Amino acid sequence: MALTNNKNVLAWVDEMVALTKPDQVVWIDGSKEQLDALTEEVTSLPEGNRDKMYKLNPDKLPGCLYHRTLPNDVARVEDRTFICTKNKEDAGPTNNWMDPEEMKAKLTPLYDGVMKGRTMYVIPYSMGPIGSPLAKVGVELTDSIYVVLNMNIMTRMGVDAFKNLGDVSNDFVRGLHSKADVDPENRYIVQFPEENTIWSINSAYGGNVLLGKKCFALRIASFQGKNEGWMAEHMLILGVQKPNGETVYITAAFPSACGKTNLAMLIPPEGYQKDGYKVFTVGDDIAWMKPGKDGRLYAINPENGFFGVAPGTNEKSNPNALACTRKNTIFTNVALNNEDGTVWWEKLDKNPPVDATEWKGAKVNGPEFIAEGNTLAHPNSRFTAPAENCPCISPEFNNPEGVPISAIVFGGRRASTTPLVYQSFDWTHGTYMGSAVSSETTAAATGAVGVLRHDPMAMKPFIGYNVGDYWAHWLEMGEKLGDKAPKIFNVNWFKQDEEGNFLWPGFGDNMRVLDWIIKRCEGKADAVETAIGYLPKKEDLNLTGIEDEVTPAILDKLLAVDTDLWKKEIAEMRRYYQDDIAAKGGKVPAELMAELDKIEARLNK
Ligand code: OXD
Ligand code: MN
Repeated sequence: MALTNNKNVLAWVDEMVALTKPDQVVWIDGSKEQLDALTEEVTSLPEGNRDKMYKLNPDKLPGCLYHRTLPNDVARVEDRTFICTKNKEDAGPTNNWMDPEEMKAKLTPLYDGVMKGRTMYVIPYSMGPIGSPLAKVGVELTDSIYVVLNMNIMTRMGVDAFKNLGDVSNDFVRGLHSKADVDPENRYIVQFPEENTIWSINSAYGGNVLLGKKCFALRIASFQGKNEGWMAEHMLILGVQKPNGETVYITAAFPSACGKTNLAMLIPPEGYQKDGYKVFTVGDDIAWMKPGKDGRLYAINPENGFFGVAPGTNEKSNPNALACTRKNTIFTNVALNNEDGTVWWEKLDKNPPVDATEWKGAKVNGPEFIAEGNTLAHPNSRFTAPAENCPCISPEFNNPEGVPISAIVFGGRRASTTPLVYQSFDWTHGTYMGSAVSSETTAAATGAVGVLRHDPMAMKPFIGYNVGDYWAHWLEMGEKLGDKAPKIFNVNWFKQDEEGNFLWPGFGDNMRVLDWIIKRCEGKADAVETAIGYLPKKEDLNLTGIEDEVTPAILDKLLAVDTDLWKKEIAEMRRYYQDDIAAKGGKVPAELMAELDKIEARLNK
């Protein structure tokens, strides 16, 4: 039975039913009875059915499920992801583009009758707390129970999501997903930003099919934000509670493999804990930010769970993330421990199960399989865990108004050049810093150390429109916020010495850098003015307890600004703006070009 009288929802569902021709249509109300029944159905599928999910040990991992996707379908597919705007220029140089009508003509035959013999699930969901002025409604149509159960964790799913839509509003995002034949040759992840529409076909992997996440909350939402005066960013949100009980909120954007989830769930060093500092997680991946009534920038996490990479997560690296996964969690492409019906992944502990099922489904002897050079879990295997499981979830997580942001932090993995932390001179300079976010490949990953990958604002795969217009929107937001704008910082946890040793301990000790950032926001710390921005005075970084590790000589290296390296950096940014952006149809705002000149002039002084 339809769960809404909204005429636009009903008309669109009818149209998509006529196209995909499912045997039946089930509206997802979000009730426990319905979800339990779907769980029974999907876990009762015969062995070998590719949709099958497994129940895990109810004592050790209560409410947890396990699933494997096809080996050809384990990650986001950027080369098959499209932004379809009427004009090619509106998609810009960082996106694949096709004319919307052409794309629909191409995909319509793939969708025609694709759900024959299947059930279509109609999933209403809210990105953001229901009723929040920052929240948005989505509806996803899918032929996958796995998608329904994951969306239940990642979003506020069910009939309540329709509450504020009314009968006539057209302000909802239409997502159509079919796993079809999971055919990689016909896999498409397509955004139509001008129509609030997403079409995803031939994948069953999270990032491609949980349409609320990257497709809506970043690609479509960034486009909406530009038109409506807000921002959708690939940022974690955390709160640092100070000993006086006040909490300061910070967002941070990093390219992948830079420790975003670890920073979001940071455990402060002992000294800070003793002093009464606490870190709370509001989000680990996405922030929607809008000016509030007081003129400050407020952020919500539009998601309701964490879709985290499992390998590397352990009691030491991120005990909070591990705790998130101990109940009501879905594990995908990790290994099964058949000895006790639990799961295992690389670096969880030093005891891979002897009786294991590896991520592709073969029964193996875990230690032997690893000794032969294999991994038991896929490197991009995931947990889908409810945010409410997080021991350090912020008490403001469901606050419909969001949290006021004091600082925005950018970062990347840089062996040299970029100091541990520095602050921009102003919002425009900070926007430049965001546009310059890049990460170096490591020797382990590519064989070539120091190859720079540009990833502006860590948003390269997620900006749903022209990157030049996106930077212009950042500048406009800065103007609107004026002196209430968050301060902008850049951090680099990955600076190395000549031998390739990391100079900074990272993890919980990153709290020391957050501490300086907060003091700067509050006007309680001075700074050294350099050509690239404000750096900490050495005595202002609290190194109590790590003096042996971070000696004065190491601190000098961490905070060094090497003029020659920075001249090279600026030359590379000129090349990037020119060759990768402007020459390919992106308008680099004049203000950002001017920042290059300003930094260069300061370096030459
Ligand atoms: C993610 C990603 O899955 O950024 O969050 O790829
Ligand atoms: Mn992400």
